[in-house]
Amino acid sequence: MEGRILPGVVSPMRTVPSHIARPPYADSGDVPRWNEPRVKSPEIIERMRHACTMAADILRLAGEFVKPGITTDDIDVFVHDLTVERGAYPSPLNYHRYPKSVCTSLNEVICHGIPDSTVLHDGDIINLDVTCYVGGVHGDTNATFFVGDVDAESRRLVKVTEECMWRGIEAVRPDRPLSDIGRAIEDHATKNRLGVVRAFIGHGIGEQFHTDIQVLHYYDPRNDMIMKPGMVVTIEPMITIGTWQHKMWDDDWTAVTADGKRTAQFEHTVLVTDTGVDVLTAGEGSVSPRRPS
Ligand code: EYF
Ligand code: CO
Ligand code: CO
Repeated sequence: MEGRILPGVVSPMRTVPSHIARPPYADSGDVPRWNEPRVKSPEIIERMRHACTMAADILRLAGEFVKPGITTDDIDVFVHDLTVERGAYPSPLNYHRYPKSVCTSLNEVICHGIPDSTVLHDGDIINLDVTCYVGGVHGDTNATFFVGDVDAESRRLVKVTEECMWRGIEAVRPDRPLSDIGRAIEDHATKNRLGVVRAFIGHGIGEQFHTDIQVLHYYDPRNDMIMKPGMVVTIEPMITIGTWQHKMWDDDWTAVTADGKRTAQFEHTVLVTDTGVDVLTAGEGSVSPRRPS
């Protein structure tokens, strides 16, 4: 099952009502960067927990909305309207000029798929990536969903990808290097004869959607920053059936597998604690509340 996704027609950018607080890039599409403390205060962490819980709830509802016959633009409208109704700004909208409120990555699309007129078909898999900006902070989570009846190989890909994310989360410990996360993810993918995408990585998050912390999903001893209590990062492995190498569509946003084979992704935003990890996007009713048995 290889490579049949083509770009569709992208509808005009949607607006956000003026009573919703906007991140600094919302109007221009330019993203200012500043030095944000890597270790968050308890007060910021509580605000982040709220943004993360909201993102998790919207992701779950968007997943329930997925069915054959709808378009990825329908999913964008659903996520956009729900986010705004709940008093938040959809973080992807105009981030580096990204034109939509959610990323919808179908089959061989690795990440950053732009919602458009593409129709979902029975047997597809689709990743929805939801980020909310509320209370001056971002919360970021994603999951891969089945569209109707999905073949066994794709189901295995999605199951192992979710397990890879949890292996990475379980490797989060204070006073250990970030490379522990990539090692745990890569080991599990390799044991299952699956590939780990290298070009896109997890990130620090807080008042900015992306901070300077980089979380690799494969082992590299140079990813040697030491995890400290109060740090908040995303873990978002992209796992492939075939090659881990990617190519970009001409839109310069959409990353697909180089061989056209399917790929899946899961993401949580996590807090490093004194004893281990607290998954901020795994509240009640989240799509991936714990490691599957
Ligand atoms: C400049 C974007 C910019 N980037 C990252 C911007 O962390 C994310 N998901 O877990 C994430 C989500 C989005 C994102 C949504 C839009 N962008 C995308 C692609 C290229 C690019 O170049
Ligand atoms: Co995300
Ligand atoms: Co992210």
